[in-house]
Amino acid sequence: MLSIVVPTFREAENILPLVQRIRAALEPAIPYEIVFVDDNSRDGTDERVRELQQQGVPVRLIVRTDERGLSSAVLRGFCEARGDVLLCMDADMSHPAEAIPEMLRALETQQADLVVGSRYVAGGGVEKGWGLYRWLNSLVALWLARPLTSVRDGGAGFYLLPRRIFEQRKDFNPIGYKMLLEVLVKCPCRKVAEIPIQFADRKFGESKLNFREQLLYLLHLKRLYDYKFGRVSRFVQFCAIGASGVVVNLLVFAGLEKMGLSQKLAYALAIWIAMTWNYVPNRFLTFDLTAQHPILPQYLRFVLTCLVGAVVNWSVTVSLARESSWLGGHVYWAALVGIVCGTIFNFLISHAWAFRAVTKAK
Ligand SMILES: Nc1nc2c(ncn2[C@@H]2O[C@H](COP(=O)(O)OP(=O)(O)OP(=O)(O)O)[C@@H](O)[C@H]2O)c(=O)[nH]1
Ligand SMILES: [Mg+2]
Repeated sequence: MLSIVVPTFREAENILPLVQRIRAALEPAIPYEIVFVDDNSRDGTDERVRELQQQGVPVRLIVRTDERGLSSAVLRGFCEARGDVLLCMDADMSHPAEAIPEMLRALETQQADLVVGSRYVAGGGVEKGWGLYRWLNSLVALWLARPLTSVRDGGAGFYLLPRRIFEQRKDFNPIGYKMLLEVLVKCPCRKVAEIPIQFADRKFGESKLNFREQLLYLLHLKRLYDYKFGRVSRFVQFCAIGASGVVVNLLVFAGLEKMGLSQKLAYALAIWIAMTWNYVPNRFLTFDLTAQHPILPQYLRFVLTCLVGAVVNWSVTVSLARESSWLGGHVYWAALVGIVCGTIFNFLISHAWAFRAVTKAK
């Protein structure tokens, strides 16, 4: 049986036309159930579903009152679904139900672990009239997900997979609205088929894709990068934060000097402020698993790590500039090597000691 999971939030007007379209596409050949997962919309969604149940249509409604979010709603639906194939689609009829039989066929004939209804393969597309902002949004979102998957439409909300693949998921923790990426990264989807679809714009109701969801998407991507690339991903974040710290260091130095502080004191303060600046995003982003830990001891460990890192940087730079025959005299190259060594040192000690619970918690 096919379980169609539909996350809904204020989609009452779409329930009946959507179900009608699904029935027309599947009945009588394909046995199915539809599972709506609604986040307490209180807009009449429940009445529409009850109406359908009374007509004998295999629909169910799960109402969540304690949680909100698209991905977690889909996850709940997948967990409660009874079918051996799980399908996810939006309620707003953006996804053509008519493509479902072909997606099911692809599962069989291509022996796929996952089938995506794709906008971005030959024959697929989106409705005309997408403005520049929407296009850019979609393309940037896809581009950011590229390192995670080679699937052309990794941001799709229309896909199906066998239950046995879903049941092999590891460390599932989706946030935001791109559940498919979580599936691609954390389920054993070795073979993925993409079926072209024409994506239609919604006719009723309003979009739930707001700025908060976009921020959550970035956070979701960060988590998936950490999951897939481990320490390399955290190192990149550490370096990016470190680079911003360099800018802060220089700006604060210039500002304090202008205020009349002595050069030595101004630089010492600038270093301290830059270290504190770096500490905050490292606590909540790079090493986010330790964000609950007591702040003061962790902060002091980080400051100490940075100070020792600075000594490493300084020693490497000075000894290279003085002694190395190939760098001798080229003090800026020596400084660059010193910075790289200091950064790697800082990262390794931060990972293993300053934010050490990260490794333990994992
Ligand atoms: N349960 C639940 N469903 C949600 C939530 N947010 C969005 N949805 C549903 O997820 C599907 C996709 O949301 P949309 O608002 O259509 O997002 P979109 O397709 O990116 O935006 P549109 O351009 O308006 O189509 C719809 O069926 C929504 O009702 C949520 O917080 N909880
Ligand atoms: Mg939509």
